[in-house]
Amino acid sequence: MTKPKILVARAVFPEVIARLEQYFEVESNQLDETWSKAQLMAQLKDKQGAFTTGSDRIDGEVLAACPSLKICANMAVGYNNFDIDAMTAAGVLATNAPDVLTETTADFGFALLMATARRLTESEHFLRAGKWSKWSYDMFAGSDIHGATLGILGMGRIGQGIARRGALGFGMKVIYHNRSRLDAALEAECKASYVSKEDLLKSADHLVLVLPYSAQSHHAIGAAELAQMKPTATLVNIARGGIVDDVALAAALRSKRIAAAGLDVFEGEPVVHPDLLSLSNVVLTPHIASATIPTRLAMANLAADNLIAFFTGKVPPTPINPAALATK
Ligand code: 8YV
Repeated sequence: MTKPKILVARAVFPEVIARLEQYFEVESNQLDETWSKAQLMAQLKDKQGAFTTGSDRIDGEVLAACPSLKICANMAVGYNNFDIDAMTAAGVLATNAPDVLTETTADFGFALLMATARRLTESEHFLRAGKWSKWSYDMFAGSDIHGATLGILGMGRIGQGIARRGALGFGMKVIYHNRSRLDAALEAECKASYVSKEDLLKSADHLVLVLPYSAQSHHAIGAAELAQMKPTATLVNIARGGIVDDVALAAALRSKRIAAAGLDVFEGEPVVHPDLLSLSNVVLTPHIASATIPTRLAMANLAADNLIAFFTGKVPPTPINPAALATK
């Protein structure tokens, strides 16, 4: 029997490729070349399945060029690189990789928050540059984490992980805003109180963004929102570029409208707005919140599980648009 053909659009663990090869004729981008959309379409046009990452955009144009495609398995929990409506209409199943990255990503959210509030990278750059000649009482004084008010915008699994770390580990008062309120038991477990977005902005000493990107969440934090925050506040974005208006944020950081920001994601990444690069009160990391080897391996294996289940007649574990199965 001929094996279905799949494309692995980015370099991934060799053991995951070997696992996929047991089931599929695999073409993979192990050189990790950066493909244009036209190159992606050319590679994908004769394939039945795709293993994608957040950098691979699957939209109506790609789908029209790839009539054999039946499933795209994303090695990411976020899936704003997929046009889900177009995929459902084309009968292409989309799957993502939730849960396996929750705790690792929450750990990183906290690391970025602490680095930002305590001016870790700024002070390290100072030291490495040979500028440390004497101790002084207010040198790189930052803001406290323990006992402060932690605001969380977006209270899914990762937001809940950050809430637990803040409340249980650091004695923080945790407030959150989300499209829907958590049930009372989960709120109690996370020791988190639901507030309006306005109250969240006004009251948080540290605000962490963990909401999915969509047309509705585009620039959820812009100049108007930044203007409502405390001048001593820190802002952390581990969600998606585009949720924060990066130009407005750079202006707010420059004028000290807020104290500092920690950013793992950017509008137009991997390009980072030059205004952000020139500021010292911002910690910048290259989209690494889920980057530990065990977690990245679990994410890759979950994407592989979805492809294998689909083509062996089983139910894929983490589908996004099961309605697609009825279309083709
Ligand atoms: C990924 C992420 O590393 O899971 C997500 O949504 O943003 C990251 O964990 C990235 O998208 C690669 O696919």
